[in-house]
Amino acid sequence: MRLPRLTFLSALERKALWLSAWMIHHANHVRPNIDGLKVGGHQASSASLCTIMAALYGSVLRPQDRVAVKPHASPVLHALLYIFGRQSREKLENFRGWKGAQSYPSRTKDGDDVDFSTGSVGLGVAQTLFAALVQDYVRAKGWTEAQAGWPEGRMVALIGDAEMDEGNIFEALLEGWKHGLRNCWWVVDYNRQSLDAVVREGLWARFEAIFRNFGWDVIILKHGRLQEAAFEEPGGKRLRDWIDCCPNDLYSALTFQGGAAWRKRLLDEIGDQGSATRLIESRSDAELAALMSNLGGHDLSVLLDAFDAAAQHDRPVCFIAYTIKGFGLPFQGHKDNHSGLMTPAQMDAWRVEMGIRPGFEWEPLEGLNVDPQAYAAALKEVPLVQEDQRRRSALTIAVPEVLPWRAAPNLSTQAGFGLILGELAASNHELAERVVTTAPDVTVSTNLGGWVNRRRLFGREAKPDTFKHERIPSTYSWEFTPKGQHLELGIAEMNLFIMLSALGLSHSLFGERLIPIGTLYDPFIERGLDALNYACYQDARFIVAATPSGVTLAPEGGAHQSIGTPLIGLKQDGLAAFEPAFVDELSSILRWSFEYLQRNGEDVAEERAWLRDETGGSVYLRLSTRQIEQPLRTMTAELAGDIVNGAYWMREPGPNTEVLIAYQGVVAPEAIAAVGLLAEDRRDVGLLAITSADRLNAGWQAAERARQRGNRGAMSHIERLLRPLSRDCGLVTVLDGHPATLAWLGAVHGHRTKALGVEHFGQTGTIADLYRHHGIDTNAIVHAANAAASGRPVRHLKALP
Ligand SMILES: Cc1ncc(C[n+]2csc(CCOP(=O)(O)OP(=O)(O)O)c2C)c(N)n1
Ligand SMILES: [Mg+2]
Repeated sequence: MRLPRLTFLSALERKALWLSAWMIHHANHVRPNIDGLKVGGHQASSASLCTIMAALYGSVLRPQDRVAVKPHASPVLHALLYIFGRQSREKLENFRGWKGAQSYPSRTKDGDDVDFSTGSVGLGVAQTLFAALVQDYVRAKGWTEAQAGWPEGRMVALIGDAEMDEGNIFEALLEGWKHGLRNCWWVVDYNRQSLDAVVREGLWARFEAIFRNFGWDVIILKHGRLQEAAFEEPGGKRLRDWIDCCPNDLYSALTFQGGAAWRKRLLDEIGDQGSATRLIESRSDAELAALMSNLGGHDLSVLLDAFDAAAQHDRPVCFIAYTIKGFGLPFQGHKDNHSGLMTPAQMDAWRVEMGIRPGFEWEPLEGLNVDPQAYAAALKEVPLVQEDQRRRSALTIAVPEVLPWRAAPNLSTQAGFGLILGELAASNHELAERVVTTAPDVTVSTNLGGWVNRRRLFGREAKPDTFKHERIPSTYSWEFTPKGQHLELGIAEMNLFIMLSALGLSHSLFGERLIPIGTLYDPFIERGLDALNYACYQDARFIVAATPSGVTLAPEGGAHQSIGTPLIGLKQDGLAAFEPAFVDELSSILRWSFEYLQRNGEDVAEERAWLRDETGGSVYLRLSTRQIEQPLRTMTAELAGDIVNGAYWMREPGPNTEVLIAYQGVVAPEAIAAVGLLAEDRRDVGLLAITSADRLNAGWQAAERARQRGNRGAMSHIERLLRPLSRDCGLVTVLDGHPATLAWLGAVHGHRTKALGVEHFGQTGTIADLYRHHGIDTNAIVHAANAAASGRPVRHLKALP
């Protein structure tokens, strides 16, 4: 016997509701609680989405579809995957525990079927939109995988209605409209409750207008079939009008209070001693409560009709599905239910109601009134599980031995970046085909222009450059084509990082490797920081080149000059941060990055290499527009290795070295000049070129942990470099950024350290003015060296300002 679709999905819904609530209850009340902290979990938010998720996961979604699940409905996702046999009971029992199912869906910590990590509301939503754009990009390229019959997927977001307050969603909407978004569904769980309270009246109308404005279809699922049938009864119109006019908070309150309260209120307000009264009185309290909570988002038949109809086309669709927060639970509709948990007594009563015997709480069939064999057969036929593995993978793209550029005596790292990409664009290396660049309206000003001239802009429809067509001279060609390799974005750094996150997961989402490179101005990293963090958290792979940076962009004052970004580079997990001074360093770093971001080694519990390089990751390059004299040298493999590991000797110290200058990035000329001055009075002054404080620090931390675990021979790159220095040697660190970035170097072997850098909002001025003002010029470095070192100081110095 075959189970009818609705019977099957309704069993799935019931089970998902039970298991999600039980999973949270178990974590909070059954499992031993060692810390005395509330474990938490969101029973009400989960209950709100059970019907919608049962319909989608049980019937509508296909293996190629990708979903961002509202973070606090994570238990529903875990429950459904458990029912499908794709999540273990052990993980559910350990929900929110060590190595258990994650509080919020996590691509990296949960399994194969979490498509996007969510948690910071709004980000997952936008990520589905950008993933849809990436899917179009990849398919337009006609690569083998796309031709091999892997069907186009739909990118789906399940969204809390208060989540829609997050601005990044609207930034993404505008961008999606510009790029002709397709294959994207957003389902708003319209329970009219946020964390704190009940939301404003009439929000749905704002949403509807906004989405229609951006070219989306909007489908409002307000009433379930029971309600629709009741509206057809005599007196039904009065009921419908009453529901339509009922304020959200009153509807919520009555839902919480239940059948008797509904009866009293409805009789008071629409009772007419006639048909409306009969409509109400013909129902028991329980039937009346069921009728009033029969909203579109809790009616499988309504949902399926809507999803099935929308599946006939590829236009983006927003479904506004009316739901009840806490649907079916004792605190349904209560405004305080967001973090509410059922008490053990409530849970016990509800368990009985759900037909679950004590000790059988995790049993997949418990409490279901279906034929077990037919149910098992229906589970096997769920479209989503027709592929064992939904995640895809892609081959590694080979990287050229060297990345050349047109050398010049004086260059900035930003110009060098443009030159290297320009050469790559002109080459026919396979890597060049896979590079995709993107920028938030700063393509030209971050030196991507040369790349775009050759590789053109991506557009699903070709569009010629009108200026070129009209024969108006212009340095940059602005031509769109499906073959194009640059995705131009509007000025929204959040969008940049979410786009990089989507591009950087293409190998896993769509089975096609991309090498994404995004550019932006360094200070505006902070504008998109949470999106950058989430991109790293879900292990997207990309390069971000931030330029210009620091106070070195001198005439741009105030907070246009970045101070804290080197610290972001240092702390951001999953992101290797570099700040090269010279273009040959940049070339070595970029070459390494192209390989690094394709690596996929296992994240072993204990570090094997001190930098965990085998796991791969993303890369942040902090660049500058200041032209500096380039060194004339041959790049040996050893030097390139040191550059990538984070530091090398520009001037090697000796056993008698009294002071060492360690600089990072664009202040190289000041550090070199300071060493020249110091060398007049002191022997063996050392000069350490730091290309990555981040990697030096990570290696140092990892090696120390390894030693404490008993691996006594573990030694990191920076420990090895500083080892020859005597205990009395002073250390001066300097960079155009916060001094804390390098100040820790003194702790490596206990050297007295003076850390120079920028701490205050910048002024306008020349580079010399600003370096003097912030104490990172040659004079300040020499002063600091005198203070750090023992022995004879350099005399005839200028006083500090
Ligand atoms: C960026 C961000 N800010 C705040 C939170 C905390 N938070 C989690 S859920 C939530 C309310 C969500 O309400 P809604 O989107 O309506 O979801 P519901 O639980 O009602 O389904 C808040 C404020 C968060 N997770 N992320
Ligand atoms: Mg809500």
